[in-house]
Amino acid sequence: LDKVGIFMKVEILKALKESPQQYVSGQQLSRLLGVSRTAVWKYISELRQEGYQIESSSRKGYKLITSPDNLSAEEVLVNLHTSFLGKEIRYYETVSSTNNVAKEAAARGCMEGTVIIADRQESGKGRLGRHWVSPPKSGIWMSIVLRPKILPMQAPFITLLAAVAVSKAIEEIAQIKPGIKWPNDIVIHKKKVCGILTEISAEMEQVNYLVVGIGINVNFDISNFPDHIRETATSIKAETGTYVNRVELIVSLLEKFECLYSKAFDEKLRPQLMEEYKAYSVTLGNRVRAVSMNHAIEGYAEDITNDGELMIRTDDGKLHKIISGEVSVRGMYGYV
Ligand code: BTX
Repeated sequence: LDKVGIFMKVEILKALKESPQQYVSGQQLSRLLGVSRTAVWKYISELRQEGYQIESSSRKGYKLITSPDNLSAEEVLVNLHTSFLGKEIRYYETVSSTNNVAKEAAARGCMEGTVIIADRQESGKGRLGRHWVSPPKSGIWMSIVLRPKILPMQAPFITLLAAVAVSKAIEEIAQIKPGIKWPNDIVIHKKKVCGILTEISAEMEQVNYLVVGIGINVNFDISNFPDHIRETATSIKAETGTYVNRVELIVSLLEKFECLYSKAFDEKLRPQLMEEYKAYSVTLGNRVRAVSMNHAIEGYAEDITNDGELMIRTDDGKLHKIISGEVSVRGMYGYV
């Protein structure tokens, strides 16, 4: 990973973006970065290869014409305003699964807040060994490494906050309000647009690291979905009719997640965070069926506790607490 190169390119892009449609001289850039003009030229040609259209004039310098729609670490970093989340971004064109890459990085001691992004996953993972469809150019496949000082049993709460962050980001960037199907499917018009898979490395009393894997269907056309999910899955573009810039969505998501995560460990703020979660819930107030290891219950989704558990009232009047598992909501994904 060429950290220096990424840093230099981010600084060049910042300088060019500060003077939109104007030339910035090679000398100015070389002074700003403390490197030779030849080195500046080398970074500029790398940026061009990554899809930036940069005009150059031997007298006037460099001018940014357009940025690519490609995902890249530079493009996210230039726009990101966070204090720790995404300060290190590792971008890959193709990986097996960003969660696997993130787990390896975490095990090797990477910084908290490191983010792995890929344009495409060859074996994207869902929960319980399921497969996550992750084709190129149209989705966000991303994993975040966190090292919270919490007990392993508190980890699901962080996943709920990630779901809130995704929902807020979609609402801000795509101007459509998604819903959260408990615990952490994000849906638009009752179809799944995002899934979250959190993996944990822990001992009994402490979490070593969490990897929060987020998959968002951004610009897919419905016809691109494989048959087996065409009825239940959707993309932001399919629902809004407009193309969404993935970099903007990633930036918004990371900023929102950092803000929520920084409040997550203050017990006093929990009720407020859960209210934010509940405001997006499409599970609450509906008839649901929860299936766990070996039994199923059906009833009315009455509440979600401040620890994120789902409270279901069965027809005999009893209240059941669901900690994890699969919950179908009537009217969604074919449950009638
Ligand atoms: P899940 O188990 O809730 O959902 C998986 C199920 O969803 C599949 O069995 C299939 O029916 C359906 N599905 C598969 N692909 C898609 C898709 N693209 N859109 C909608 N529905 C789909 C949810 O698991 C957790 C998914 C996390 C994915 C991210 S991507 C970045 C990170 N890396 C990685 O390998 N996984 C996570």
